[in-house]
Formats: sequence, C-alpha cells, structure tokens
Amino acid sequence: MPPTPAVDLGVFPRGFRWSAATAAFQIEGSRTADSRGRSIWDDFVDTPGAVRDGSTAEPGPDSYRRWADDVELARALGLDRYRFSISWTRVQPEPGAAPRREGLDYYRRLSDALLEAGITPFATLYHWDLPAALEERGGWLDRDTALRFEEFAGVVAEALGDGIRHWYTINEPVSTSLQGYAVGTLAPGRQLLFGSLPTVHHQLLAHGLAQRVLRQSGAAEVGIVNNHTLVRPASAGEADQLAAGVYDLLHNRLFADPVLTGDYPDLAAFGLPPMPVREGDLALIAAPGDFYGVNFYNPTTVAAAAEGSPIPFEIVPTPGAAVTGFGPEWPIVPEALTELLVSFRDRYGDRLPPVVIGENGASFPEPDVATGEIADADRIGYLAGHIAAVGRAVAAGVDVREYTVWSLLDNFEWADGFTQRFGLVHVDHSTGTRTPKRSFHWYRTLIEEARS
Ligand code: GBH
Repeated sequence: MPPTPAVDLGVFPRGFRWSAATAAFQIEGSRTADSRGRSIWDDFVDTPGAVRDGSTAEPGPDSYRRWADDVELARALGLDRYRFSISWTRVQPEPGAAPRREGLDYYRRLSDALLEAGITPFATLYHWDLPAALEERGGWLDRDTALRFEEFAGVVAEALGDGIRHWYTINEPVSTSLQGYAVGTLAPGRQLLFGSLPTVHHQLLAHGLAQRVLRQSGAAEVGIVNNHTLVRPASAGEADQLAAGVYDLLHNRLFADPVLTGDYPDLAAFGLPPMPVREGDLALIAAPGDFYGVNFYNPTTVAAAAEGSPIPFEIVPTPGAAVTGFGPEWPIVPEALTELLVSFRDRYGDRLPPVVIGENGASFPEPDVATGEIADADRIGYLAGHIAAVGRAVAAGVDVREYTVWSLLDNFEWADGFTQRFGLVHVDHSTGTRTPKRSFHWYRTLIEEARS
C-alpha cells in the first residue's frame, strides 16, 4: 500500500466547501412506499440478468426510513453541504399527476434537518430515475421529456424552494446517453449506438429549462453536473489519436461545449448527424450557471477499435496505474484531475463559471464489517490524492469552490448492484446498519484542519 499522499490544505481558499453525495435510487430503498411511481431503474432492476448480483436496490441503506441517520452522519463529518437527489416518481408518480404530498414531505424533512444541522442541502433534480411512463413515450429520445422535466422542476421549486436553494439540474447526461441509450449497460438499457445522440440534446435542453425555472423561483445557485475524463491516446499513432479525439468528443465536448460556449462541436467533421436543435435551445443551454459541476473518477486511455467494431474506439488499461474495485477501466491517476481542470480553464476561459467537484471517489474490495474496523486505506489514498490534485489546480489559478466525496454511504451501484462499495460509511445492505469506515474519520479530520 503506497503511503497516503500529503494534502496541502493551505492552497484552499477560505470558504472552500467540503461535501459528500448520494442519489435517491441508490440509497432510498422503499420503492413502493407511499405510492412511489415506477422509474426506468425499477424496470431495469426487475429485468433478470441486468444487475450483476441480481439485487434490486432494496433494502440497502433504506434512507427513505433512515434519513435521520444520514443527516447525523453528515453532521458528524462536519460537511458544509450534502448532495442528494430527488426521486421524480416520489413527487410525480405519473407524468402530469398532481404532486404527492408524501414524496415532497420526505425531502422537506430531510432538507429541514440538514439546515438545522448547519448543512446546506444541495439537491440534484435528476439522477437517472426517469418515470417509466415517459420512457414508454420515447424517454430522452423525445423532446417532450425535457418539457415534462421543466414541469417537474416547477413543482419541486414551488414546494421545496424556500428550504433548498442550491441545485444541480441533471447528473451526468453522458452516462445516460452513452450507457443508458447507446450501449445499454444502464437503464433504460437501449443499444442504439449513435442513434442515441438526440438524448444528449434533450437532456441539455432539460437542464436549460429547469435552470430557468429554478432561477425564477429565487434559487441561490443552479448548474449542471457533467462527468468528465481526461482522454489520452494509447499511442502517438494516428489511428489511436483519432480514436481518442472521438472519445473526447463523445464524452467531454458534446456535454461541455454547448453549456460553456453555446454551440456543439463540429459533429459533421466526425461523420455524426446534427443535433435536433430548435431556435432558442442553445441560448437556454448556455445561460451561465452559477457553477459548473464536474464529476471525476479516472482518466481514459483510448485506442483505435478493431476492424469491424460498431464503435470507433476501444478503452484500454492505463499503463502503470493502480486500479479500483472496478478493474482496469478505473485507473487511479490523481494528476489527471489537475490536468483536466487546467485544460478546462484554458479551453473555456472566462466562460467557465466557478467549478464544483460534484463527485469523486472509489470502490475497493473491503473486509467484512464483522471482522472489525474497516481500514479502507486505499480509499483514503485515493481521496487524498485527488484532493491534493484539486489543490494543485487551485494553485494554478482554476476557480474551484467545492469538493464532494462520492459517496457518504455504501449504496446501490447501478448495474453493479451491491457489489461495489463507495461509502465513507459502510452499510449492511440487509439490515441498513451504518458503520463509519476509517476514511470517514480521516475526511472529518481533513475538513476540521481545512477550517482552522
Ligand atoms: C457516477 O457515475 C454516478 O453519478 C454515481 O451515481 C455512481 O454511483 C458513481 O459515479 C460511481 O459509478 O455502464 O457497465 O460501465 C460515473 C459513471 C456509471 C461509471 C456506471 C461506471 C459502471 C456501469 N459510472 N458505470 S457500466
């Protein structure tokens, strides 16, 4: 085990915010409580073979019932903010249905308790749990879904906007487009390859519409949160460089350019069809956010695809890098985060709002809690390395305001079910029992020192 990297906390400005994150479907459990409606993730977990260990996100942390425990953990950590998401189908079991009091009350209790604990509630409006009824009408392939999302944003803003004043609109549209609609490893499990491209525009449009609604309702801070990776070609050869360019386009530029420059990259140059853009869409999408959210986990090394592959690139192991519990596709390279942030500042200049790191973290195989203290040294090493990397970006002049650990709790890791643990807190997924890991105490101390 390499020694934990030293973190120079002196470079973080006063007021820099320390946070941790979760998402509704991953922690709430209680899928049918209080008439919650079905989402595409309910359909996905009920499809045999879709989730690696066959788990259905229940009971898991069961935060729908145990939310007070989560708030207590967030308070004990000393968080400035807690990032959680709002389940669309708890609020609107069916699109257009009257908002459900029970669903809204849940988030009201949660946000009130956070405020009372001195923690700013930072809510994500959409973390992948699209109402199943909307998917039946085309889901994110259909422009109408963006309009339904605007409506949902209005309902939530009106009911909860006095307590929750900080908002992420859409989490990682890239994951929904590429994994949900292009290759099908996440819900809704479609395999449309480049036929998925309209889902990019409709999610970005949904972001723009929701941002406008939240702003009008008096929100303090609103922005999108994208997942970015630093793309490196596997070799200096032309084919690998080209493949890396395509991957960078599909993973990064397709999502950052419209938000930060008001235009899509030149899709035709890559042989791709145009986006279904209508008059006014790009202005909405590019309306400056109060922050730009970046989720970062790992860099990606990309090679040219084998002859005949339907996808024009291949992700290969990053030479020399240690890996997380996910294996070679999640190499651990903290410097890549510094490089990514600096490259964003250089590329987008003044149009890049203050950056918020919306997620960063890792899963590792861990000893069972029954064997005693959970000494998750590899997680501490990962987090320390990446916090130091953010610090170096700050020192290089990138305006980063917040860092968020994914995740506060071990939770339902989508298609990987309960097999991957990202938490600062261990969760027994059958009883819901929470046990802080060593990384929890380490992060608490770091936050304390950063404030002193
Ligand atoms: C983020 O996704 C998510 O916002 C968060 O909910 C998630 O728990 C966390 O990171 C950790 O994964 O489609 O077979 O490749 C980051 C993107 C999406 C990458 C799921 C890993 C694995 C399933 N992740 N993906 S697959």
